[in-house]
Amino acid sequence: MKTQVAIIGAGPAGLLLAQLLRQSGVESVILEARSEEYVLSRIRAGVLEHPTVELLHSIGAGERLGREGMPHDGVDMIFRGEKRRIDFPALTGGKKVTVYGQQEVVKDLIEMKKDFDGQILFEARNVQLHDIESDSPSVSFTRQGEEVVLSCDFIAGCDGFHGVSRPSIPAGRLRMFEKIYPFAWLGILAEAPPAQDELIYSYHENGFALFSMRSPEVTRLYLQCDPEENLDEWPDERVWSELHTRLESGDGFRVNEGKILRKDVTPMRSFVCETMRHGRLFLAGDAAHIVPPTGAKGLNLAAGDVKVLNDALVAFFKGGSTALLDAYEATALKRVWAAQRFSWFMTRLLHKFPDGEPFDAEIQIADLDYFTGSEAGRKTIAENYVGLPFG
Ligand code: RFL
Ligand code: PHB
Repeated sequence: MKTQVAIIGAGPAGLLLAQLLRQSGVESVILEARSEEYVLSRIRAGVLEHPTVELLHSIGAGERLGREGMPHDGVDMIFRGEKRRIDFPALTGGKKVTVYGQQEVVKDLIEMKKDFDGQILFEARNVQLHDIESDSPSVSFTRQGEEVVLSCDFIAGCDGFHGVSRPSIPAGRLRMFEKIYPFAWLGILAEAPPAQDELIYSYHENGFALFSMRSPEVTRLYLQCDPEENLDEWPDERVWSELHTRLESGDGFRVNEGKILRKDVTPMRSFVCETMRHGRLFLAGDAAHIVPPTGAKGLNLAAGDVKVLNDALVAFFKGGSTALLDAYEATALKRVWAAQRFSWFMTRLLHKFPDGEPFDAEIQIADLDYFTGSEAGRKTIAENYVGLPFG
């Protein structure tokens, strides 16, 4: 088999890159370790930044997004029992975010890829990268019992944090940074209409809580918990009781209860692999970086990376220029670190630090008061939340 760009991973990064390339007439094949059903059922991100929404529209993937996506003009923040609103359009010259589940984006992009050329190979096992330092790399894998070799001009490693691409770079060449937080999120998906139409981020003595949604019928909620949390200790009644406590702000808001469809625990980490390129291998999305979800940036960063990578690959295939490929890492990292900073900032602002010093806890309250109480503070949050421009 032969293609121009071998893309590893059918997450948002890989799928979006394939569509961007197709628009410019560049061929790609996606290799995905999991089955299509599995990929479509993964519940993850929910918030699309303004630039991500524009990018999806620009490639023709905005039709259902436009119909079913829920535009949000702001978020509420609660601390010490008081609710304050951040008004995005007023603070950013008219920008907003859209709540639309990551699995819906993935579904739309898989449909598009199938419509155009069908080159997504699900259940590709034992994917291995070869000759990435040469001009003719390849990827080998096993599928339906058959050994296959895919020759290509470039490999896009879009295979997430646990993928095979990053470890294919010689260890001595990897520049990596990591921060692990002493807490995690217990997430639930509930069959209950969202009790208000904007997100609520809450700092509470018992820990952080987040009210979000997936549709007019489904609410998504998160509670700060211990990274080693045992889900058996969280029967539904305890989950609801804790949500009511942490999201209370004296204005009559109360989460609607409903059947809990799913419960999961997400660890919190910040991670950057600055080596986003090695030879003909380019990393994009979670393969190169992880942000704690408090800033709602992960999926959006993946979109930013592949936009920059697409422009560079297209410039190479159309004009033979390597200038943008050579600049990929630096261009992408600028936005990556900006999103890391904001995700770290939101995480630090809104969580209860288990071993925090009393002084730091007071500074945190002063920060919450400043960033939600002054126009300059709110503007900083709004500008980052709706998304900085792609590189
Ligand atoms: P993905 O989505 O992990 O996709 C990688 C794909 O690669 C496949 N793969 C392989 N394929 C072939 N061979 C191998 N050896 C392979 N190894 C792996 C995997 O099966 C998979 O299909 O990475 P991608 O495309 O970079 O996308 C990143 C996003 O998924 C991630 O950043 C977001 O989900 C993060 N995130 C959020 N991001 C936001 O922008 N807004 C949010 O509101 C938001 N909320 C969240 C989140 C992530 C969460 N979790 C569960 C980590 C909330 C949560 C709870
Ligand atoms: C979500 O809806 O899953 C969500 C929303 C905002 C975040 C993280 C996750 O910051």
